[in-house]
Amino acid sequence: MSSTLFNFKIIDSHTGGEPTRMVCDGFPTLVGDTIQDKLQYFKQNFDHLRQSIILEPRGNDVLVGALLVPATNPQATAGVIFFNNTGYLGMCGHGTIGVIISLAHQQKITAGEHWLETPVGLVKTTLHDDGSCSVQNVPSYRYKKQVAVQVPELGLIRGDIAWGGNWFFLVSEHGQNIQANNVTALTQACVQIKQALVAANITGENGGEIDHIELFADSTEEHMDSKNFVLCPGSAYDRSPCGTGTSAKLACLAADNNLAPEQLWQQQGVVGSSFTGSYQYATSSQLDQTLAYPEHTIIPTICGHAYVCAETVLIVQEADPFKWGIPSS
Ligand code: PYC
Repeated sequence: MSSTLFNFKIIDSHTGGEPTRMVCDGFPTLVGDTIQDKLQYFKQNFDHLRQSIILEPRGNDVLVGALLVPATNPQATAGVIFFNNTGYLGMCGHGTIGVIISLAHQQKITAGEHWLETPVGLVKTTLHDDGSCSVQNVPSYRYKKQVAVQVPELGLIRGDIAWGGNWFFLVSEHGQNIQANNVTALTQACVQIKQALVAANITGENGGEIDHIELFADSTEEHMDSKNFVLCPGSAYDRSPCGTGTSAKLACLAADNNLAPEQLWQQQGVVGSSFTGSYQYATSSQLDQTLAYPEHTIIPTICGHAYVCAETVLIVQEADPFKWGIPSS
């Protein structure tokens, strides 16, 4: 019998079809005074554990991991570090909803407000009596409007660059059909746009990598304002409408005066699930005073449902040749 190196206690959930794997026990302690320090410690010392938890044969390329860590901010119930098949995410909207529903499943929290600490800031969640969860995200803003990039197989594509807890390139004119039966072509188009952004050295603020590409179209459903397709870092597409992507969209709508504060925005994702979004303009007390923000910086809120689908222990055995996963292609 091979000896066991790790037993990771996990809860799997999905938010609008997009999976979250919350790791609640068995992970080594992350050293650090702040959650950013803990993230660095994770990256430097335990990246093989990220791969073990997310990659096949224990996981898959679509999964987003959510490691619970003790909060360093007393306001927060817990800290959470999000990661996927390729690396780490600043924030994750669908993942935050998954974490809250998973904590409720464990009876660690009940309906009401719960703050979570993420590497890019505190987020306020509200678990509602009907089982839905709202996430008041980090300050979000459009950085640049209608940036043009030449994409070899698509031609000249224009998109907004916006921050919603991750960097997004948001494209409305793309000539693609946003349908669940067209995800291969949509994925290819987004990969090409992403490669073109890198080749043209187009980034978010301070050189931040634009690692999410978001395509928009009108939804055919009457009560939906828009439908999207979001390519995540690691080249899996988001099955949900993407919480940070919807936040970035709200920031663009606010900057263009196309949506009023508190007005609801129904964002549908490519598989048909939806988030309800809204925003308020950020007040100075909600902003990091050491940073400069654009005029139309908002605090977005997204609301959706998640469902728990598994509660189990991942076992990592010493003799297993794939104990650190099969690298993604
Ligand atoms: O919901 O913010 C989100 C998200 C990011 C990557 C996958 N989902």
